[in-house]
Amino acid sequence: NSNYDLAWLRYGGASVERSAAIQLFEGYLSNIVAAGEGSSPLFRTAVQELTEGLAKLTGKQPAVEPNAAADRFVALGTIGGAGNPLLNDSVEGAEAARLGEEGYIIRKAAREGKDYILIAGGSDKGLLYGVFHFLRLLQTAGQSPDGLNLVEAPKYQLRMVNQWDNMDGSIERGYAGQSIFYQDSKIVSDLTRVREYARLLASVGINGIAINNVNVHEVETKLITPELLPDVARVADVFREYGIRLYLSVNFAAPIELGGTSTADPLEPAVQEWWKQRTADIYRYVADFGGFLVKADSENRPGPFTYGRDHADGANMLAEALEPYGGLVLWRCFVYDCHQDWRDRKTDRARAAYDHFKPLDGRFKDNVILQIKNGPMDFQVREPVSPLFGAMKQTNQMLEFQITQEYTGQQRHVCYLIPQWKEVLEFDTLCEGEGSKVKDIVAGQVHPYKHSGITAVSSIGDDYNWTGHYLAQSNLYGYGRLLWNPELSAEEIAEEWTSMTFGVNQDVASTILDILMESWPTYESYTSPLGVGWMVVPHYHYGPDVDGYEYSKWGTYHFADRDGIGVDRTLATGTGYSHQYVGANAALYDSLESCPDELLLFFHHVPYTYVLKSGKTVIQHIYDTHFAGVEQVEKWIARWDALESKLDPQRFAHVKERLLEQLESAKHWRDVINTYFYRKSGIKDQHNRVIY
Ligand code: BDP
Repeated sequence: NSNYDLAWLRYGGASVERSAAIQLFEGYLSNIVAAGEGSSPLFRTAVQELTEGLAKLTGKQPAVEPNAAADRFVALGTIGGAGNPLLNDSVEGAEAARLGEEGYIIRKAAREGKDYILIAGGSDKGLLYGVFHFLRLLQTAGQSPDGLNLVEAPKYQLRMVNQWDNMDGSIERGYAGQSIFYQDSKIVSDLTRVREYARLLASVGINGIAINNVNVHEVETKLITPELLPDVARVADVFREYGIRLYLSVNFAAPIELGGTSTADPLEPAVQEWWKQRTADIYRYVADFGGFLVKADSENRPGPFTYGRDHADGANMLAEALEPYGGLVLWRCFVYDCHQDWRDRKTDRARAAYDHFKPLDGRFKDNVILQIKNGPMDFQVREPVSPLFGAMKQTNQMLEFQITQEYTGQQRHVCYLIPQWKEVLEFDTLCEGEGSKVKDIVAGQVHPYKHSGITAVSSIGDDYNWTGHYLAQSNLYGYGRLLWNPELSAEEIAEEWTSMTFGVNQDVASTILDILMESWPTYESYTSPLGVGWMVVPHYHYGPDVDGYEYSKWGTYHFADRDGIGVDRTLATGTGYSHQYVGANAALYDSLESCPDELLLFFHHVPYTYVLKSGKTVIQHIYDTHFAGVEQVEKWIARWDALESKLDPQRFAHVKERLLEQLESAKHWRDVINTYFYRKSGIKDQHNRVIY
C-alpha cells in the first residue's frame, strides 16, 4: 500500500511466478545468522534487507540469530570483523585481501556439522552488496546451492548518479514527474521516498550521488551554506545507510552570489579562502561529503574564463579546499561555444571538449576528475565515442552517461540503453596501442588514475513507477549492473531485470527481452539517420523538427541541401575532428570508404545517392529505416497484447498506452523525415511509399 512501485525490489508478489531457485535454497532461508559485527548502520541495513527480502520471497519471516543454532542457515559476516568462525574458517586471507572494501563472497560452506550459505563482505558495504546479489540470485534461474561460490568486486571506484533536480521541485530533463528531493525551494521533510531510492541504487551497487542540478540556480547555490546544510545532512544520513556518498553541484560564482566577495577569480586569495570556509562548513555537517560537481563556462554558466583563467585554475582552487577532507572535484568537460555563428563551419562543437581540455593535461590536482560525456555532442541516439577518453594520461577521467532519455524518447518510447553504453565501453581508443578500451580507461587501468569511474544523469522522479515508463526502469537497473561488471551482456542484464520485475513466466520474459533488445536500433531507425543527430524540436528535444536547430547558435547542424547531407569532419576538407582520434581510428572515420554506415553523416557530407556498405543509397536507407521502425513498434504492440492475461492489469495497461504513444510518435517522425528528404532531394522512394 505504498504510493510508489517497488521496481526490481518487489520480491515476488501475488501475480509473479516464483523462480525455481527459491525452492532449491528453501532449506537455508528460515534462519539468518548475523554474528558479531552487527553494530554499524550498514551492517544493520544488510541484515534488514535480507530479512525483508526473504520474508517476501518465501512468505515466512526468517529468524535472525547471533549464533548458529539451526542446521542450515544464511550466515552474514564482514571480513576483518570481530572473529566470526563461520566466516574465518571458509575465507582465506589472500582471497579476502583481493576483495577490497566493496567486494564480497557468496559460497556454500560447512562447519561443525552445519551447512550454510555464507555472505561475506570486504566491509559492511560489501556485505550489503552481497545480500542484494543473493536476493537477486534467488529470483533468477540457473543457480543451486551446490557448488555455489561467487567472488565479486566492482570494476569502478566511483559508481555515481547525478540528479538534475531543482529546488522548486522541477527536474531538468526529467520525464517521471517532480523531484523526490525538493519541493517549494526546500528539501522535503519526509525522506521515505529518498530512502527507497537509496535502496534501489544500493541494490545495483551505486555508491555516490550528486543531489542537485549541474545548472545551479539562485536557491541551490545556498545548499553549501549553514542555512541549508542541516537538510543536506539529513539526506546524506539516509544515503549513508546504503553506502552512498553525497555530492553537491556548485555554482562557480557562488562567492559573488552569496555575497562573500566581489569576484570569483580562482587565483584571488579571498575567493580561495571563501571556498575553504564553505568547505569546512560542509564537512561539519556531512563528515563524509563526497565533493563538488561543476558545470563551468558551459551553456552560460559562470566559470574561470570570465577572469582570463582556465579550467585547471578553476578546478584546482576547489580541489585545494576539498583536499584536507579527501573530497573530490568532478569537473565537467561539456564545454563548448553555444553562441556560435552557424555559418562558420570551423567552430565544430564536436571538437570542443578535446580542444579545451587536452592541452591542460598534467595541470589538475589529483583530487580532480574530469567528467566526460560519452560522446562529443550531447547524448544523441548515435554518436562516436568522445576522443577525449585516454587522451589525457596525467588527468583523472570519468565517463558520464545519460539514463534520463532526453534524446531517446523521454521515457515515452522504449529505449533500452545498455547496448549503446556497452559499445562506448568497448570502444578501443588505441591511446596506448591496441587494447586501450574506454571501459579500462575510466577504471584507471590504462593510465594509473588515482580516481576514476562512471556517472550518469538519473531518470527518476516522483511518478508512481519512478521512471515514467515501466520498461525504462531497466535502464536504471542496468546502469548499476554494468558499472559493477561491464562484462555482463545487455541480454543478461535485461533478463535479470525482467525476472525480478515481472517474474519468470517464459512468454513475459522473452517478449520483454526482445522488445528491450530491439528498442535502441528501432528508435534510431525512425529518428535522425546515420549518426547525424538532432532534428528534434528545439529545447524540448521530443519529436521531429528537421531544421529546428539548423540555423541556430548551438552548433548542431546536418547541412542538408538539395544534393546531400552530413557534416564534413575530415581533416582535408572538414573540421578536422576525425583527427582527434588516435591512429587507425582517425583513419577509419576520416575515410569515406571505411567510415561505418551508422556514423557516416557524423563524419562526412555525401550526396543522397551515395551507396552505403549495406548496398543502399543514403536516401533509400532513410526511407526504408523509417518505415521499418514504425513496423517494429507495431509488432511490439501485438506481442504485448498477447501478454494481457499474464501481467497485472496496471502494468499491462501502462506499457500498452506508452507503446501506442510511441507508435504515433514514430509515424510522425517517419512522415516528417521522409517527406523532408523527398522534397529536398527530389528522389523518389523505390517503393513509392513516400508522399510529397
Ligand atoms: C543537455 C541538456 C541540458 C543540460 C546539459 C548539460 O539539454 O539541459 O543542462 O546537457 O549536460 O543535454 O549540462
